Amino acid sequence: MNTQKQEPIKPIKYILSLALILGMAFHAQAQEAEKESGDIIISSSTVCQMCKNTIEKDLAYAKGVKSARVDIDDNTIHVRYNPGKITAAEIKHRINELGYVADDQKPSREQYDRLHHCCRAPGVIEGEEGSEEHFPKE
Ligand SMILES: [Cu+2]
Repeated sequence: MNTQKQEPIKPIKYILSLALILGMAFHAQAQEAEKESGDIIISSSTVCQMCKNTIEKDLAYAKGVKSARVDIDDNTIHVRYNPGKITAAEIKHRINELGYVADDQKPSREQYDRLHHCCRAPGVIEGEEGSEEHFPKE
């Protein structure tokens, strides 16, 4: 006859295992957060300080974008973003909407025409020479 009773879980044991479970959950969450950071470098058609300001300002308001920096000298846009909230394609689309090239995606004629004349780089739209005068680079 089995008279052995199951021992009740002692509170200290319970607390310890709870702490262990919580610890693992936090660890997993921390790893997840790390995964949620993407970095892309997009080649563009920026020509001046005004381009830099336009793009940086617009991306700063985009949901999911953590930081955006335009390097006019090598014509690149450096973006750190949360892939759970915005995709690289959406970021590029946004840059096109401002009138700029984003890697192999070009803006439409309409989008390009909305640019201030000094921000029009040559060759973006076929047959379009762009502007020769650009805002000075600071
Ligand atoms: Cu410009």
